[in-house]
Amino acid sequence: MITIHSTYNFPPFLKGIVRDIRPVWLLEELGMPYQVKWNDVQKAEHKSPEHVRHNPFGKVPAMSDGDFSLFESAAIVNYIADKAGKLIPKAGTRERAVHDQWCFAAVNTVEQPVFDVFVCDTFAKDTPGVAERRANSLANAKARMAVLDKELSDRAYIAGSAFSAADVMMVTVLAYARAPEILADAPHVRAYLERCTSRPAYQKALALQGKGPG
Ligand SMILES: N[C@@H](CCC(=O)N[C@@H](CS)C(=O)NCC(=O)O)C(=O)O
Repeated sequence: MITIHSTYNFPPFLKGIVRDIRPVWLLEELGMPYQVKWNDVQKAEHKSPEHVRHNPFGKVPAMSDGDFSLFESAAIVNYIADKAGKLIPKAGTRERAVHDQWCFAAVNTVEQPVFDVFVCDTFAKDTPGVAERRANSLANAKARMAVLDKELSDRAYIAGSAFSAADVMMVTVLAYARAPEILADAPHVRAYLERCTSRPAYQKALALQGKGPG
């Protein structure tokens, strides 16, 4: 069975932010059996030799499937969808290339500025130069949203007309856009987020996040 290595005991404002929601959401969409290995962040269990066996960076998520381990949320999400043979185009097709393009766009092109605004508003809010840093990241985040808004103006999902694993990646990246300015001029992105986060599988994954073993 697939095990998702997650964390608990983190501050409540990180609910919906911690990246372990990505594989858990997908597993819920697929109705695949899985279990969660909870790591207590207060005890730095995600830095323990046991966890580092699955993710050498000491981060979450990690996944294990029998004796096979994987880290990086996008790689885990694609592995799980491939294993199910659902919510992802067949490997080697153009459709799959486009799907993967949007996964990389999520974690590479969109995540950085959107996440940095979140960091400026939270962890880094009292650091020197934060106002300038935030203004720069906000401008970049809004520029990315303008592109996404155009893309999403004529289709319901990021890689086409059907929900796919690429939406799990894009939506969970867009969840970092807690500063209202980021999405203010992106009505199609807002509608897309609403469409995807209202899915029962997302709501289940969100409810499970950070729950811990208790
Ligand atoms: N690129 C990685 C990022 C993983 C990552 O930064 N995870 C955070 C939680 S969202 C983490 O484990 N932070 C705890 C730490 O670095 O100690 C992925 O997408 O899986």
